[in-house]
Amino acid sequence: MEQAIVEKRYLEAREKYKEIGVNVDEALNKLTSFSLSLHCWQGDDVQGFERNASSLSDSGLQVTGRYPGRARNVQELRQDLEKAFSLIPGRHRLNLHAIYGEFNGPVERNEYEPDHFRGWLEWAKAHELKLDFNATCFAHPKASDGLTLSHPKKEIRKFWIEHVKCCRKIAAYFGRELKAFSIHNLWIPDGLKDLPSDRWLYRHLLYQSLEEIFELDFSQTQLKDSLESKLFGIGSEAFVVGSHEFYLSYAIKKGKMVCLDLGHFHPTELVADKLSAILQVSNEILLHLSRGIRWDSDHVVILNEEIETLAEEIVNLPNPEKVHLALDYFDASLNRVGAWVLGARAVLRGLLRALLLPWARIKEAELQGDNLAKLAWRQIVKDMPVGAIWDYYCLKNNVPDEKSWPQEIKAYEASVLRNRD
Ligand code: RNT
Ligand code: ZN
Repeated sequence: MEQAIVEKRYLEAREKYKEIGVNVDEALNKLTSFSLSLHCWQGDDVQGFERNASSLSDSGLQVTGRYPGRARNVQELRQDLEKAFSLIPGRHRLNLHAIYGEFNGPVERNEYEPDHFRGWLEWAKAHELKLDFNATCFAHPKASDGLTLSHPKKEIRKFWIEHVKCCRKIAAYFGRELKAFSIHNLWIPDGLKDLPSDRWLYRHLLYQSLEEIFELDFSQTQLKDSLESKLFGIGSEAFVVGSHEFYLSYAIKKGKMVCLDLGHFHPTELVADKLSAILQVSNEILLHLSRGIRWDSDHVVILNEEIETLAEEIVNLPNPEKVHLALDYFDASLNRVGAWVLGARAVLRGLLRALLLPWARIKEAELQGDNLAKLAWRQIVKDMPVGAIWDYYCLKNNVPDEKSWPQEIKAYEASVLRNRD
């Protein structure tokens, strides 16, 4: 869209918001302070760069689809990420999984070192990005029975404990070098397909493994630890060792944070509702922004009611910066670069929408017991021109407006992605 049109629509929209008591410039200022951590694994269907990786599905993760153009190496993945970042307004982060190191030959997971990630660090510095990190406790022969840190065999547990220890060191190295904390998130696939006979044992083993992993303390300015629960997975339908209650209790006791993945709860359970509950006690929370559909917890994020409600909760917290936002989905049935952009823009649009709600009026109505007005305000805002504000925000951030970015993805597909197969 032409710049002059975007600006004209913005000015008109700003007036309309003023009429309902909303300060648009303040909202846009706040929006700038949110950063999203983009997950590298959407770019190549969670394959990573180990030569002999084994099947993802052993750990209950599934990537379906055969869309052409998957990134096949680190150069292609970086090129795709650069494209995606260029279409997302604001300053964001990159979230790496351990299997994305530059290994130059076989390296076991319990031998991963910061040096394998020096290339990413330099790339992040060049693009002014902060980095987050994840241990990869799946797609490996030692995880083929779906158990890692809670495995009844000591030597298997030891291997994964060593891996996670290496990963925390790598995250701390990022934090030190970039002078900004790096979040290390731990998700493990551990669970059982059918009736467990000793739930206590597995959870006890996981507890002990975590104790060993966290023996080494790092400054929170370098490394923040988070623990991600799940409700069920394919192959862990009957029992998941790292359940929400398990990690929540552990995190509170140890001063760690939990990671709430939107796809890891019961379908009618709202993660949005959990923030103000957990943050009364816990200091911070990591969110995995995802979209669950039936058995799959990892569909591409779109701007739906769940994201809207979540964004409303976040912007209304006294300290929204205590909620760290990370994307987490994998879909191989559509343009993968576009999937990053779509999800990231959906979350930012959700936040903008939430920042532009006439909270003063809504809250006043609620406190006065005017329940009708409270609901009516929410209906009124459905007609407000939030899109005009968003397009202006994109313009100011030198990224295409909402109708234009998909064309850029198409052009990138034609000139770059289609040459890969
Ligand atoms: C799996 C978890 C986890 C993974 C990534 C790849 O159910 O959501 O966060 O998606 O580690
Ligand atoms: Zn997740």
